[in-house]
Amino acid sequence: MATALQHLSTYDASSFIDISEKRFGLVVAEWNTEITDVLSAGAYDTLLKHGARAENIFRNSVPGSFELTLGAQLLAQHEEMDAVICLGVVIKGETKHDDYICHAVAQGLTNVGLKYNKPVIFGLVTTNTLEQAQDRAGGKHGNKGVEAAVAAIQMLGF
Ligand code: RBF
Repeated sequence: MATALQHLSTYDASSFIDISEKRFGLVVAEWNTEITDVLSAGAYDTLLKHGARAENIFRNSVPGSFELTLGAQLLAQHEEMDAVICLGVVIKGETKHDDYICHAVAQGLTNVGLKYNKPVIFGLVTTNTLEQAQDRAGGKHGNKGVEAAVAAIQMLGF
């Protein structure tokens, strides 16, 4: 694929709206926490960098990526929450668990976003190896947590 080596961690912020009054939920899976912590820090720092206030960013952990959907719903249901950013890492194993988890999360987060009519961002890194995940958490393919925060800001300006 032509875009295989590109990433969105460099972006044009000139069109971002003012997010100083926006409230963000971060839902972070605890599996592969050495990676999800980097994603979470990337998302958090990006929100702050573009004007969000620390007291308006609500970080919650869930046990694993499968729980991101319910975590997102529990935050999104609050009217004052403007966007929810979900972060997790699923690494392919010997069984098909990764397929089940990733499909469930993709469908689940789509449903939550549509149900509450607000951005619910899919920041699930799905890879074949740990190294590929590290490449996407501050490595050669950027930081998908940064990109997830950028997507949330962009959607708030939609
Ligand atoms: N959660 C993750 O966030 N990443 C994983 O790579 C991951 N692998 C799993 C593999 C198996 C076989 C199982 C049973 C669970 C895995 N989970 C993983 C946890 C899952 O998202 C969820 O927390 C648990 O299944 C409890 O509902």
